[in-house]
Amino acid sequence: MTLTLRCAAATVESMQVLQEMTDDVASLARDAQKVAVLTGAGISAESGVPTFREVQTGLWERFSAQDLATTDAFSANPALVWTWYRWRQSLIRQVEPNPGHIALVEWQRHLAERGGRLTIATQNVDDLHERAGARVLAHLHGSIFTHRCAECGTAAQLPDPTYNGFESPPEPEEPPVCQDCGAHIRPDVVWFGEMLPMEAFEATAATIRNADLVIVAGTSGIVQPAASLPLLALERGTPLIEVNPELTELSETMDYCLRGSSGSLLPALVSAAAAQ
Ligand code: BV8
Ligand code: ZN
Repeated sequence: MTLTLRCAAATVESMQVLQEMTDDVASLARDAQKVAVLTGAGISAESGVPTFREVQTGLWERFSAQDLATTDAFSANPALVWTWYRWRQSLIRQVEPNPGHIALVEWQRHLAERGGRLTIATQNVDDLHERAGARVLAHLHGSIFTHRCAECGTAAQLPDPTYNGFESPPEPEEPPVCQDCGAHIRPDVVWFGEMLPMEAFEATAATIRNADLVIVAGTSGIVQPAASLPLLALERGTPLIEVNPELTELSETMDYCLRGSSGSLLPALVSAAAAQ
C-alpha cells in the first residue's frame, strides 16, 4: 500500500488525525510484523526528563544543552559539565517510565508472541525504556549511567550521585580522576563532534531497512546522523509514522504525523495493533 498522505497536508490535531485515519493507521499497526522504533528526548518528557531543546536552569542557565554536550566544554569547565551529567543522572533515577515507554513494551511482547518483532533504537541516554521492561537494540548516543576515563578509556565504577534532580545543585563538583592515568572521568555519552557507536548505528540501520513499519517518536530530527536513519525506510517504501506534538525536520518524509504526545498516542497505536 503506497501511503499518499504526506504530513505537510496532515498537520491536524493528533486524535483527529488518528481517528480520521483509524482504518489506515490501525491496519498498518495491526498488519506490521517487523516494527522499527526510533525514539528521542520527547518520549521521556512526560516522565519529567527535560528535552534537549528546553532552556537549562540553575548552574547551567547560561548554557544550552548543546553547549555543554561537547569535549570542549568538558575540557574548559570539567566541574560544570560533570555536575550537569551527575544531576541529570539523579533526576532520571527520581522519575518513572511513562505510558509511552510502557506501550512500546506491550507492542514488543505482542509481536514476540506471534513470531514478529519490535526493535527500539533510542537517542536518549536515560534507561526509561529498560526500566519499563523493553529490550533496547541501541543507545545511539550512549548512556548517562556508565563512565570512563576521558584519556585512556578505562571504565570507572562510581557510586550513584545523590543530587535532588528537582533542584539545581548549589555548586559544581570536580569529576573523579582515573585510577590508571589520572585524567578526568567522563560520562559514556556521545558528545557533539564525536562518532556514534558504529555497531549501534549499523544495527539500527539494518532493522529500519528490514522493517515493515517505522515509528519515529519524540524526536525533533535535528541531530545527525541519528536523525537520518528513518530515511532508510524510503528505500523500500516502508510506511513511516511520526508521533510528536510538533512539526519536525522529519515530518515531510513521514506518511503519517500523529500530532500529540507519545504518552497518549503510542498506547492508542498499540491497542490498534493488538485488536483482532
Ligand atoms: C558526529 C548525548 C562527526 C549527550 C547527544 C551531519 C552528519 C553528521 C553530523 C552532523 C551533521 N550535521 C551536523 C552535525 C554535527 C552534529 C549535529 O547533529 N548537530 C546538530 C545540532 C545540527 N552531530 C554530531 O556532532 C554527532 N557526531 O557527527 O560526529 C564525526 C564523524 C567522524 C569522526 C568524528 C566525528 C553526535 C551527535 C550526538 C550528540 N549527543 N546526546 C547528552 O545527552 O548530553 S544528542 C542529544 O540531542 C540527545 O541525545 C538527542 O539525541 C538530541 C536531541 O534530539 P531529540 O532527541 O530529538 O530531542 P530534542 O530536544 O531535539 O526534541 C525533542 C522532541 O520531542 C521535539 O520534537 C518535541 O516536540 C518532542 N516532544 C516533546 N514532548 C513530547 C514530544 N514528543 C512526543 N511526546 C511528548 N510528550
Ligand atoms: Zn585513564
